Amino acid sequence: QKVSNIEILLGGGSGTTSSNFPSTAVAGSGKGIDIVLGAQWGDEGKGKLVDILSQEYDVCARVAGGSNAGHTIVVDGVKYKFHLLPSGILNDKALCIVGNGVVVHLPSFLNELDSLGGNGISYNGRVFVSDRAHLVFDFHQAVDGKQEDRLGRHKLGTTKKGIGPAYSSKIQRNGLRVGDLQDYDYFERRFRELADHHMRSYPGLEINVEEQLAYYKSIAPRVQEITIDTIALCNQQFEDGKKILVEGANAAMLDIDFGTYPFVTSSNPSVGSVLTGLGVSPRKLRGIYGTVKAYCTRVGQGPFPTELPITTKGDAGMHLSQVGAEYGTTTGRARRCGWLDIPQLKYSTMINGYTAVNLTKIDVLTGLEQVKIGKAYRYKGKYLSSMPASLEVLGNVEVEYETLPGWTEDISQCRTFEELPLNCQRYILRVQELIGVPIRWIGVGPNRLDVIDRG
Ligand code: 2SA
Ligand code: GDP
Ligand code: MG
Repeated sequence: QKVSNIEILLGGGSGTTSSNFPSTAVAGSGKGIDIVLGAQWGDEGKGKLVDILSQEYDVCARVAGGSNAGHTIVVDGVKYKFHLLPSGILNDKALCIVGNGVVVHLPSFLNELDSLGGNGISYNGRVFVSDRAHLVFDFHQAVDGKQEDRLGRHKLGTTKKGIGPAYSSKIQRNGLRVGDLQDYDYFERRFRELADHHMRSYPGLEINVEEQLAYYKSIAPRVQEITIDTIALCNQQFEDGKKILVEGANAAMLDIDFGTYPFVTSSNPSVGSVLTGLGVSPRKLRGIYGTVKAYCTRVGQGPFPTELPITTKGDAGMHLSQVGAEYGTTTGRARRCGWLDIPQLKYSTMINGYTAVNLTKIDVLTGLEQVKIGKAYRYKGKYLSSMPASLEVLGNVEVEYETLPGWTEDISQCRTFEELPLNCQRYILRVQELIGVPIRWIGVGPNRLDVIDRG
């Protein structure tokens, strides 16, 4: 049986054959900002695609989140982990921008820059941070930990990188911004007020204000060198016909508005953050690439309808966890694992409007006798037609699965769709049909070159 037949067959019904992939999907001619977003609960492999694509772009930007994000890239066997820097940093011609929507812990950011230098990657003159980006202080991180401790068994499972507390300061309008370091007296006054506010709110929280101020005074010149109006820069780059790529951090189901609140992060990792976190008009957006792991993972607490128990060697949950090396890039925590969740993906597709999908880690499914796809949610016997806001409902849905045969062949060297085993092709085409978005990239291993591009 030829799989090309299956493709034609599916294409007839769903309009998702390779022949109608968007022809200008990647850095093509004409202007447009392209975006790589996480379509599930994060760690789908966004960083790897951004690294690959960034070779064709002039600018690579982060727009939301902070050092909670962790993007791992493997090039020639060398593993790079980025938290605040856009993964496009490995393209030595790309300008890297940390947009106004990001919250920046400067000590971590400077460390990340220093480690680049240690690896022989030059970044001078091509890394810029928005003067409007808010700062994460050490005390925000301490408060993150205290809040988690207070919640006890109801904790959210945050990364304790101070993300929620820093965005709280921003929204409360007593936060400090990167640009404030350009006027040290102003910075000092606002810092003292913010530190006082936190010490009053969290009895027992100790902040060595003088030490912190001395630190920020010492780094201010270095920070000023890379602080700019990124809104003006990005828009000018766009007008000049430069190609701009946005690297999403976290993912749709962790979105403060659309995710499984309160088990979410404190930003909008969905497409809206490109507008608010970079200062560009929606009319400038072009390709929206949803990154979908071929199964599903989640780190931190909260409902996960297709979650598998990770119990004994040989069970599917253990297979995904171990073969997929599912451990947090930032915290090292074990990620929870489960089957692909179509209702969740349809929801995230509806919100973000993906123009193409980057399906990653399909190689991790190799060796499983059967592969399942969560196709529909039922609650109290009735099918759900939308993603429930209620965690009580989402936490108790019954998932209806479709089971497909697995494959055993090593696919890590496959570079065309046709080289993949038939059952693997079937799985991919079925996922494509169910989501209704063309699958353009297929990840077959962690290395930069381990990808099939169907574009
Ligand atoms: P936070 O720290 O306030 O943003 O945590 C709130 C929730 O968001 C989840 N979250 C993440 N989920 C997946 N990956 C993330 N980045 C790291 C990685 C995570 C790690 O790349 O592996 O190393 O543990 C990330 N960051 C935040 C978090 O688990 C909470 O559920
Ligand atoms: P991100 O946060 O979405 O950028 O993803 P992470 O970097 O946190 O986690 C994805 C992990 O999967 C990283 O360790 C990547 O090196 C790895 N990875 C990415 N794509 C593939 C793939 O196609 N196959 C395999 N086996 N690993 C991959
Ligand atoms: Mg990650």
